[in-house]
Amino acid sequence: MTHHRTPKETTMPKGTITILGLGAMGSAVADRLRATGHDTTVWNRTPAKTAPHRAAGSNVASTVAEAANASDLVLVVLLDHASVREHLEPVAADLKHRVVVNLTTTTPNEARSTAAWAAAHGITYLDGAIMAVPDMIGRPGARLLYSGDENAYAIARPVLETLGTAEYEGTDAGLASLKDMALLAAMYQMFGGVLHAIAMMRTVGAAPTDTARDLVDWLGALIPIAADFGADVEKREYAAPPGQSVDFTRPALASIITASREQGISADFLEPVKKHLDELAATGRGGAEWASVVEQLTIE
Ligand code: FVH
Repeated sequence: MTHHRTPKETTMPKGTITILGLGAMGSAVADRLRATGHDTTVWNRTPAKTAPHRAAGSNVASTVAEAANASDLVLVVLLDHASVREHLEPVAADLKHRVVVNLTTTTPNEARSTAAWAAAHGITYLDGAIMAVPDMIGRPGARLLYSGDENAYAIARPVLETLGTAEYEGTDAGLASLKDMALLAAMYQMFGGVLHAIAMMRTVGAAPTDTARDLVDWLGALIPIAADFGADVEKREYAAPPGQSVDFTRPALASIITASREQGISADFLEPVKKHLDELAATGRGGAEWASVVEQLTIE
């Protein structure tokens, strides 16, 4: 659930903004901050990547400690949780009383762990998740999720809003990451299906670009059904509309699996869905809407 809270503090951090990490995303963030008139200080493990940023006007720090001490607001855009902790832990004292916004992709529990570590060191910590690719930063469609210290969000918000739409998910530092992971889970499953369809059609010489066009139309028309699934799961009411029951869907899926194999295409992406539907049918829930499969997903 997204919480839109009233900021307690709206004072913009003074001076430069530090960006740790100048990969594709960190560079896009630094570029955008410069383009919107911010003074920036950058650091990267591989110093060569700082050259274009120096040329474009950023200050370059040669150590993480120097970068941390340069700014009240430190944005972290490293590879993963391990690289974040590896570089932040030695400079905890330098980060004390500063606002750290970690835009690196981590799991919810990793985000919570970093938030607890930061709190123990007097660091004001906000966790972020970027729902955008580097080219989208600062453009319409870029969406960034945040969770953790409310005051950190309030302070950093004017800067964060230059990167894309900013959404505050709540004080639990893991919430932004959790939503990121949930949306990505849906994305990977959907694109797995896209690639499965392309593989099937390629067996008869269909151009992948043609199949892709069909898929854009087909999936685009169907995706609004997600809202109906959401409403049904919320109520836990699974009365099946025509063509949506487990008993209807199981043989349909079995045929798709058979057809895939007959074309020499693995059904590995499809089998787990069929397995869950089989379990529902075996436990007397074949007449229910197939979205009730969601109840099978909780691991006891
Ligand atoms: N790129 C994207 O489309 C996605 C969109 C959604 C969010 N992600 C996440 O953003 C984080 C950074 O991603 P990135 O695209 O900048 O990734 P790279 O271009 O591979 O750059 C990685 C930077 O991290 C540095 N790095 C890696 N390991 C270490 C380490 N052990 N110690 C210090 N720095 C490290 C790397 O430095 P270098 O290789 O240049 O020395 C880059 O600065 C990421 O969490 C995505 O999941 C992006």
